[in-house]
Amino acid sequence: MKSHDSTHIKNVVLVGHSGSGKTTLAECMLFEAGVINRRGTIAEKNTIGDYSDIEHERGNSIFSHIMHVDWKDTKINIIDTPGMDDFVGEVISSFKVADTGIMVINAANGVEVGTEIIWEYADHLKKPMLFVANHLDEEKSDFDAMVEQAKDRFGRKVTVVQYPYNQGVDFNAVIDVLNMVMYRFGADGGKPEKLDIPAEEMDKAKQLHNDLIEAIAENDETLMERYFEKGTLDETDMQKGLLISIRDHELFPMFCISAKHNMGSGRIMGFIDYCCPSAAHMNPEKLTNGADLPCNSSNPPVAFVFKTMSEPHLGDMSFFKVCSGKLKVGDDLVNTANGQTERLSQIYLVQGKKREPVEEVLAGDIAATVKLKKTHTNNTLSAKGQNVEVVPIHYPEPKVQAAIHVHNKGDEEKMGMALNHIHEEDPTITIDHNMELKQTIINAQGEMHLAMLKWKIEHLYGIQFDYEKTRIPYRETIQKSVRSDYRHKKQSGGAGQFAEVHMLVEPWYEGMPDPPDLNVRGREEHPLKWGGKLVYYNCIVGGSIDARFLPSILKGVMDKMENGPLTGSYVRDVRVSVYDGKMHPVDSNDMAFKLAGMMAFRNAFREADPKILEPVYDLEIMVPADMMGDVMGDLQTRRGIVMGMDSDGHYQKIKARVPLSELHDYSSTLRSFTQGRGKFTRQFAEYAPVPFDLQQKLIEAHQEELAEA
Ligand SMILES: Nc1nc2c(ncn2[C@@H]2O[C@H](COP(=O)(O)OP(=O)(O)OP(=O)(O)O)[C@@H](O)[C@H]2O)c(=O)[nH]1
Ligand SMILES: [Mg+2]
Repeated sequence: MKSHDSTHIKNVVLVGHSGSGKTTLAECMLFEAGVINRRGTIAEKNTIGDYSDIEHERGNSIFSHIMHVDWKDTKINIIDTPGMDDFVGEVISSFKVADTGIMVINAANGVEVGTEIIWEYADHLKKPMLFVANHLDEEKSDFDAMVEQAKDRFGRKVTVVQYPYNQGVDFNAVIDVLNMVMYRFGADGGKPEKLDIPAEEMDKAKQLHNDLIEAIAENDETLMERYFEKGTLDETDMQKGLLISIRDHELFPMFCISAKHNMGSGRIMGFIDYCCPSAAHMNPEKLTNGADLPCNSSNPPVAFVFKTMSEPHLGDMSFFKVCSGKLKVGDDLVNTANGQTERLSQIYLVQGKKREPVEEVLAGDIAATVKLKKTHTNNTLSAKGQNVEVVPIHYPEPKVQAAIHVHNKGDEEKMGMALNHIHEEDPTITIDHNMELKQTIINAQGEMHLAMLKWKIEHLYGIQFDYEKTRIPYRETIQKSVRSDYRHKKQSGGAGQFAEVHMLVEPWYEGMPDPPDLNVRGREEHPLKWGGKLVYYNCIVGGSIDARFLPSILKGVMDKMENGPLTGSYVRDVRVSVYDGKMHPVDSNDMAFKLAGMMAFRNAFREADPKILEPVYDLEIMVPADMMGDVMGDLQTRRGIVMGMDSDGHYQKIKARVPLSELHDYSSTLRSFTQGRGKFTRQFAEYAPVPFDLQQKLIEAHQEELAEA
């Protein structure tokens, strides 16, 4: 395989709602380009993408898969991504290295939530985007309605280049308003016949042709002038205009296909070759130092690792894009993140699971290597001394959590290593060895994501485990001010112990004024590592306690703050003012004051209307309008508070606050009663008091635990 220079490399990523037909379309593209001589199908589990066992089991893409074709003089790298929201990390990292996104839409279903969510990423990145209407062979397909929805959601830049002549079960022809021809496919699809546009379609085709030319001309003044002069644009101008408007995310052409019947993929590749920017024509990659990194093979080498995957018998495969320069087998590059020198012992071009060794790759291309020592997804490799870093991928916040219970205690260490490895492979999975909750917690994007992780750990690492509910990191605080004193006195044999402490314990809030009736002599603010603060005042008058004992009293208070009086949870947001006490010239010491401080605090806390707080999350839920009732009803059962609603096209955006303890199965519940069309994001909001009955239950449960211990 020859190495392509960056003006002849085009990286495209197939994106879209699950089931829209991306993997099937990729298969058509490989077939049409002559890479394979038989098209695989999802049902037969023999596609070039979706090759892993877990994908065969589920019938969905779970990972992104990299493929490539030669189309005329251009190498088109195709990245097929999973549509399921749980695997959005794969979409985001693929977008990072792609030049053009191809949004596949099921014309029978119209614009779906997955389409919209992915659009948000695409639009944010301002990458060139094509739209592809698929499933046009389905009886229910409604191209015009889909185009209207797409324009409604994604703007008027969505521009029809093709429309179906006869959508539905007999679908076999599209009218192309750029080339002004009709393409008619044979029963097996493939290369279509070129026919004149039927007379009855001519007016519509001409109208859409003019709309297209106008949309092209709009993005370039000279073209606009020429268009006004001549009333049309010649082919060279059209190509130039298309290139500019597509590159600048100003025009999103819409194509028509049936991936199932292999109709239309050749035209898309032709268009990519003709009108989509090459790697060299894209805006340069940004570096963390603010500089631009032009995609130029003559510059020093820089590669960005966008994906890591364990492959049986091979170890970790690192997939990278050459952002600059040329990479050769045997090159030594440095990982900017950790200074590790990595040797490129092999370079592969990948075709799904197949690998083809090559000697070199040039800027713009996508390839893989193996056996990197300390390089993971999101790392940059560059020539020694360059020290540059490509701006890393920003992954979304996790949406679900689960704790891990390993069946065999002896597997725990192995599990730790497996989890680390999995996080390196998939940064949207994060691991929290939570000391407070005494659980290993996995944060992921959804239940499917957790299921995939379980499959991987069981099959690839041979460790059996179950998911458990995560414990909730409750907090305790108080709602009332209380004065308390405690005398600690012990006289058994030798030296005695004596300390007396008087304190005012109050609920603390930001901006709280000093206690008005105490003589404030010192103030310390202690931010707590579990959130909130402890504010500690020295208000001692007349030297009743030596200042040297104040830290011991604080220690006593802190001990209790770490092990709250109600449930043993951390205490937060309390102000303690020590204003009086007594000491003994011989028997007073640090230990005695620590104990007195602790007891005075504990007693005060119990009197001060103590409250258990729970973490509460802000949810943003997107659902089709007709499913609002179900979602709202469900939120009520979860103690959710609706904070606002917004309609967004056919979707409703609901903002709600829901306690974490009510969220453990939210992702799957929402998915099941919206048939996968509802989506949500979540973010920690605050700690809020739990209802009275729950507080009682939690206290009782803690008492039982203490009794059992
Ligand atoms: N009728 C019809 N079915 C199609 C078409 N394209 C794909 N399918 C079928 O739709 C199902 C989903 O297709 P996939 O190619 O797996 O869809 P995908 O977009 O890759 O789905 P995810 O990987 O889950 O995101 C499969 O059963 C395909 O055979 C089409 O044009 N017409
Ligand atoms: Mg797929």
